[in-house]
Amino acid sequence: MGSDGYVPLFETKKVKGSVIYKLFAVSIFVGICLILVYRYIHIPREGEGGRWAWVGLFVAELWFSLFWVCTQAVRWNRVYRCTFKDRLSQRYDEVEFPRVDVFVCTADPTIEPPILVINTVLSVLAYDYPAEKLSVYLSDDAGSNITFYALLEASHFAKEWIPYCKKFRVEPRSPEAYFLSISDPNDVNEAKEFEAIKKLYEDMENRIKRATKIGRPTEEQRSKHKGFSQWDSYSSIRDHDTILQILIDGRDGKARDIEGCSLPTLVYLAREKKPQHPHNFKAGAMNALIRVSGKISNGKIIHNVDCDMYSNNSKSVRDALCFFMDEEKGQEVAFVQFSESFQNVTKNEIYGSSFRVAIEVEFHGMDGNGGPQYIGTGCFHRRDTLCGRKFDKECTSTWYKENDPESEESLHELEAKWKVLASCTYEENTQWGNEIGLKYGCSVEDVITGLSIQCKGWKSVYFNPERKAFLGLAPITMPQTLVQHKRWSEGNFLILLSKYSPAWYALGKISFALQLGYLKYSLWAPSCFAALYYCIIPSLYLLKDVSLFPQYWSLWFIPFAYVISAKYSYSLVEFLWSGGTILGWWNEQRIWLYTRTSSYLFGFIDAILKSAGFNDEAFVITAKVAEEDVSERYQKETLEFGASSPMFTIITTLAVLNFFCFFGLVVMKITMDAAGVRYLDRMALQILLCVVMVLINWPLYQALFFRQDKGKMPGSLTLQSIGFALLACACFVYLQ
Ligand SMILES: *[C@@H]1O[C@H](CO)[C@@H](O)[C@H](O)[C@H]1NC(C)=O
Ligand SMILES: CC(=O)N[C@H]1CO[C@H](CO)[C@@H](O)[C@@H]1O
Repeated sequence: MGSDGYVPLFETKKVKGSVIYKLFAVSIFVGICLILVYRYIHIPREGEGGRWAWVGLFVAELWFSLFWVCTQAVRWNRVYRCTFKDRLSQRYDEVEFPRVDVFVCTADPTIEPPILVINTVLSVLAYDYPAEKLSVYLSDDAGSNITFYALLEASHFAKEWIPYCKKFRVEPRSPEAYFLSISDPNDVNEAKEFEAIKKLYEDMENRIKRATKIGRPTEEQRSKHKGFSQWDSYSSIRDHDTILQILIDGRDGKARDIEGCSLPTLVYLAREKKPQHPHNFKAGAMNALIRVSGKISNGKIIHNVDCDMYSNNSKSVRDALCFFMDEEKGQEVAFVQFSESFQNVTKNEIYGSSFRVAIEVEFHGMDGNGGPQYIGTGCFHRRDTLCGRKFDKECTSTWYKENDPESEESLHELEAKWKVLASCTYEENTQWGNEIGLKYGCSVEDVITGLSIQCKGWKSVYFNPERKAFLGLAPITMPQTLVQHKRWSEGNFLILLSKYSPAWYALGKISFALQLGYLKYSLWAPSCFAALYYCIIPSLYLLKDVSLFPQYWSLWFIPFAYVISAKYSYSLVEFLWSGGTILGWWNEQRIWLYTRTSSYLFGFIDAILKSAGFNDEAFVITAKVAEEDVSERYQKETLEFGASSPMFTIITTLAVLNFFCFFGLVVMKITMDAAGVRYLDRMALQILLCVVMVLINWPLYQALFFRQDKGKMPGSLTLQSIGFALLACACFVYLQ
């Protein structure tokens, strides 16, 4: 407690043992410098073999060094936060709490099935928060009447589900996750109610799944709600009017659940779409929601979650409020980003999709430098910062004096009036998508929006509680994984090239370390070249017997050995510390290789094309459902390839190429027995690199040559990769 009696609502702890870490990092830095010195002073003279290969390695190593410096920026100043929700409830009466508007975005009923969406909706609708102050908005960019139907069902179910959750303190409050996590309760009364609510849920689930299967709700279902009439003029996903329906109007506390308690507001919105108007993907949907919700509930806090990410903790809103409502430090907080976790990762995470190290380490580092990025889900914003407000020390927030959006008109008239806000022409000649709301023109609209908020003087906060607050679905096939990485690398690289570049625009507006942190992500895409170079050229030069690394007995070998072993042991320790397994780490290295050599390359090319004005944007959503056999292989941790893809051509060719180089090496060593040992000495690091490449690609060789299931590499790719690899080796050996 401070001298004036102030007790903070949250606490920030610096990470322990950081001095040791910093010394260690400095030692690696010295090693890296020595490597660069070695490269520089040993450049082969004109005419000597491998001169250009050497220069190329020098450039690649310079790049890796730069990247390494950026990765230090997100490790140097880590902070960890904790909240005191009990103090919050002691200090503030619930009537003083701000209104909170929750946005859930969905875009495609086949990729994101309605039953998944409403589970997320129900989990946030059942937040432990005063109902009159909570509103949930579902933005359905497909304008699907099945999703609408599902939400309608959910609005009925909520009347039983919310009181049940309160009565038995249910956690988590996504019904599906709850029923999966719990066995029958012991108490007789509770068991009875449990069975009843479970039956209710299952009946609803069946109705929704049936409607999903036949592609529309039945005549009878449609006749039960007049809202379906809004589909009369609907022609397609890309061509329809605004559909706005307030399914539960909880604003005046009159909507009641079966126990007679008030219910939160629930709104369905499908903004207008016309083929001739760009709709700007998720950013466009969010902006329409910001405007419409501004009329309906106008919550001071906006909270958004992806439709596949349910709330695993009903008290998360209160956690977020601890940051915003802290009297001393809350003023400068623009948004609170919660950590994102995944319900669906297997033990050894074959697709590296748990982002363990980013979640447990790197975001904490960003936080220490001024605040994490906004990652588009599991985030709480102040409404006015999303609308472009600059930070101003003098301006204090009053959370509870809100201008009530009051009106005498009937709900139906209001809905009709507010539809205009979601029309496609509304934003013409306005600053929406530019100065106001989420920014357009970038496939990671969230990151660029968060950055511009930070550039206006605001801070953000990263909150990563032990019990994870939001659980999403991770990709479960290789194509999904690579496409997701392509989108991220491309989007982050586009930010670097955009007006809001973390390198130029942010200069002087945010801390230098935070700039470096953003750069770490922005530089993903161009990293592909260094990675490709490193896994092709040294291996090829094995065939020519040209050494590109210091010899085993040379003193220069030491910095190489030190940097490699220190960096990788540290990365392993960090991974294990974040809760991973050794095999998981190894798998992550494989994904590191595949994403850098394929996704990032395509991301780079597309970003360049887009910024030159060539390519139209397409927002690819990653699928959330899987066929049964795909699921089965995923559970067994077998890599899933299946379809053909240009990205696969690259990774398979690289794998086969390295195999040939390795094979060429073994043959050479056997035939030149006497020289073999000397050869090994001279080429130690190069051979190591090649051997690691072969080992890490092992599952890929199986998918290419041995597996018979549907998830193996298509046969055409096997031939292609062998062809390309042979061609590359032959050209290299004979032409040069
Ligand atoms: C989700 O919440 C439950 C409690 O309802 C908890 O046991 C579980 O550990 C949480 N999940 C994660 C990943 O933290
Ligand atoms: C571990 C886990 O949650 N596995 C689930 C992942 O998702 C598939 C469907 O996509 C389920 O079948 C698994 O049970």
